[in-house]
Amino acid sequence: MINFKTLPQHSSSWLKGRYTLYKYKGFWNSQKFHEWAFVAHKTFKPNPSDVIISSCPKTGTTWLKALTFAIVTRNKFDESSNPLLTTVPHECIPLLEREFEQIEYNRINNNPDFLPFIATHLPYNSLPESVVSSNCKIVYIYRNTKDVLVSNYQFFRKACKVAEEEACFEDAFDEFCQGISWYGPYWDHILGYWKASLERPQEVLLMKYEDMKRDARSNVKRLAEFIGHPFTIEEEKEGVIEYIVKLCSFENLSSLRVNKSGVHSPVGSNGVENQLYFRKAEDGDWEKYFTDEMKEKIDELMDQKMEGTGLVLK
Ligand code: PAP
Repeated sequence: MINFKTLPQHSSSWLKGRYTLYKYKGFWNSQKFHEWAFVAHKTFKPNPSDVIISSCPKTGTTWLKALTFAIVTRNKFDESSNPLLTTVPHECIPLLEREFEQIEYNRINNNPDFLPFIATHLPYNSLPESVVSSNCKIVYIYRNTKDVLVSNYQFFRKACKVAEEEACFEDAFDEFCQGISWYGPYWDHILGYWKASLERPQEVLLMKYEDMKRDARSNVKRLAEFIGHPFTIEEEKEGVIEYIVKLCSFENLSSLRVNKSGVHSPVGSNGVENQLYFRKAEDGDWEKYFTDEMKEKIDELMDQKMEGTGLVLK
């Protein structure tokens, strides 16, 4: 097992020390999540037909899970029976490192409701070797750094029950710029998948949150094709894509009772209120938080990290 005493560790001052991250194998995470990832890494054996839904936290995971689930189950449920209406998207597609045992249990028992779609926040280089060698398809979502930083700040502040006036945003900003964030450094997370998508375009698809917001329809079509569930011409004519876009929209999902007042309690978790996964979903909310100096600093940092990679990310 991992000896946490020997690892670099960091307790966030803006979270009043209520959350400690450890750096292990190049990325930061809580002790529990590192331990779970360690087990999954050693034992997980995917089927080549599995699809991995990957992301760094706060980049659009909930949305991508909802869309994937809606695409794959579109002929299974009608407008009133879709589980997305009564279940938070995180329960529709489990997280490999946390729900590993449940995934294995469902697989062994041939659970007919179990879909071969598995989510992870693990960086590409920390994926179980079996995922890469089995040529599973991987869909990765990423988002502009500044909105991720704000989303991260608000999520953890609320999850750790620290009032906004007491959670210093400047401290959260400095920490993020040092690479210290859940599954961070953020730039390393993106670059790992970016490089993989260049080397293995048939297996790794990158989707950008802002592009999806601008043009959800064509991105949903692209996603469906990539995961092997393309829309037929009839479906397109019938407006199935538009239906899925609407079903999974922030406006729709965030207005559902389950996502307003439900609690997501996967194995080993104390429970997270579903509403924490749905905040504003705005492109550019960061402008309300960043000073000019902060904007300049993070843009420079990202330019420096992205230099020579071909990826532009602010
Ligand atoms: P997670 O890593 O905890 O699962 P994730 O879903 O990746 O979080 O990111 C949450 C962000 O996606 C939130 O952004 P915000 O803080 O800037 O508001 C959340 O509002 C946004 N989000 C959730 N659902 C949707 C959706 N259906 N469409 C667009 N954005 C969404």
